Amino acid sequence: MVQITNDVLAHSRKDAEWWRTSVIYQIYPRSFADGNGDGMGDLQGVTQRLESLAELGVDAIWFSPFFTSPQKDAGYDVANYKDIDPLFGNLADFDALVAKAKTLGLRIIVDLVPNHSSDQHVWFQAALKAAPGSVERNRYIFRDGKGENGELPPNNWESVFGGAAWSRITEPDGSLGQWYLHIFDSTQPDFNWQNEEVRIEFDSVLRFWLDRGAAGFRIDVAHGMIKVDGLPDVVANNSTMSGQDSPDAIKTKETDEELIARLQVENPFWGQNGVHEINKRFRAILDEYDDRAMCGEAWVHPLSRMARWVRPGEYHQTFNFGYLETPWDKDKLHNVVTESLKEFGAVGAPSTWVLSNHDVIRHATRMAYDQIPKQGDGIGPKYEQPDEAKGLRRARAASAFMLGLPGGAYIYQGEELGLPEHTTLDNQFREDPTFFRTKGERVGRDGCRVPLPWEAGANESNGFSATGKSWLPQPSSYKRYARSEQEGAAGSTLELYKQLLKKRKAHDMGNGEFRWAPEFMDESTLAYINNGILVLSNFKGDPVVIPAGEILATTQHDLTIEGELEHDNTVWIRL
Ligand code: TEU
Repeated sequence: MVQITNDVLAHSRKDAEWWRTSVIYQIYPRSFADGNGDGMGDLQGVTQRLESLAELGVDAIWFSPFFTSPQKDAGYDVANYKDIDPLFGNLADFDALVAKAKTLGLRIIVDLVPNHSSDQHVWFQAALKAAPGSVERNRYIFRDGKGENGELPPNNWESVFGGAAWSRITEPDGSLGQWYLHIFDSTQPDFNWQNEEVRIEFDSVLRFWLDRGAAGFRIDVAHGMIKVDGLPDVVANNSTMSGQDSPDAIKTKETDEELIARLQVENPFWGQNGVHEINKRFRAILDEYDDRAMCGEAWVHPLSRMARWVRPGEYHQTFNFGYLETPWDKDKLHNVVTESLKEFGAVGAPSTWVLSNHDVIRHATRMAYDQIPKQGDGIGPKYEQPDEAKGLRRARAASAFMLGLPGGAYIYQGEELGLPEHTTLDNQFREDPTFFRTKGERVGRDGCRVPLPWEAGANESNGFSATGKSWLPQPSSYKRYARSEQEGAAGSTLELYKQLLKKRKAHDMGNGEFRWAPEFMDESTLAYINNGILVLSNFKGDPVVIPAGEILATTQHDLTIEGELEHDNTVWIRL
């Protein structure tokens, strides 16, 4: 009989719970690598470049949606949940990708978009042809309009992308008819999650990808699937339609229970109690498999509320947006890390850490500003332009600070190159529905979605495609940031990330014992120790002395003064 030692048990548990410590790399399929030269990234392009991610040292890859879609919201409008859009390839390409990823030790996570489908989904097309009150309409949220002839929307809800959250349809007989709800674009009708048929359909979608080898899901709008009964008007001034409840709405005197109850009234389509039932249903399906995980995009405040998404039996992880929204500020970072470890720890979940994704201004640009535009608004040519060097310096310091923390971490493609946002993109190229629905008032999120530069000067897209085509043009600065320029170059952002990820793994910091290290802090620094590694960041002012020990990684490549850490830099030291 094989003797199972405690070591073996600990190891297998750790492997099964890989998500507790993993560094997960987000691929935005349109913009990672183009395998067929049409200017749009695709799965074959990813497969060809997969070694680069193994070399970077990440553990898993989350793909933004690549399913069949008219691409009205860059794939977050899904027409068929069980197939790949021809833009990106086909199911055989997915299988090939998973197989190669396995040989490289990389897990593949897919994006599940359950809140809404595309208006081209067969169910929605059937609903349009069916009568009010029919089984087909009941899979979505159709209502009669208000006003004498139903000419007014059923309530005052606004779309996250601007304008009304309701659109009116023409009935099969040609008359103006009912309205349907779309929290996002009018091409993204919301499902009716009170309808068991919708739940059963998604059970099968989850199993479809899990059976095909997906390691799990990132779940889109994990706080939006349930709306308050009766769909009441939004009334309170603190509410926000912008995909999240407002951080400003939080008043300190309320208890958590009072706060949540108030926010649920103020935001009748975010964070309702009913979503937790859905979380549990998804979790039960994942638990039928060995080692799968799901991360919820639950954009709720405060963190104590977000932690409800990761209670036992619900999600494994959520994106820590509280952390993402925290500026490069010593005290605020101290608070958010403390709060995250406390709140997630209280429910037995790891915290995740994240600074960028496909919805927010890249942190290398964001950190150049004191005041940044609201999430989703973006930066256009008319906006005050960023100080690129300042943003990059802070972004590197912030990433090095983040990657030493215990728990899981998310990296958005291109941040390992220090890529800035495209802040001068010409309007003719824009695709984000936010831009169109607000008539250009909010330029939207295209600036963080620009294709990656691989080989500097190889062609117009710096090697993103063999033809030089790219669906969004790169800014001229991207040539300097190309991977080819950074590979093996001492002090490059790419080499910095590789070093950080290597040391993070070597010292098991994802799983580490964390404590703040006040003995190494002063009024301009923050310091913590994780598994014996000191992570020290200097936020402002004069250089500070670097404590004795072995320097494992530093964001400060060109040391001006030996042994000192300048402002907006981070160093990792083995004490
Ligand atoms: O985002 C949902 C969301 O919560 C919004 O806050 C969103 O952040 C948006 O950026 C507002 O500007 C998810 C996806 O991440 C996003 O790309 C999709 O557009 C959206 O869902 C609809 O599927």
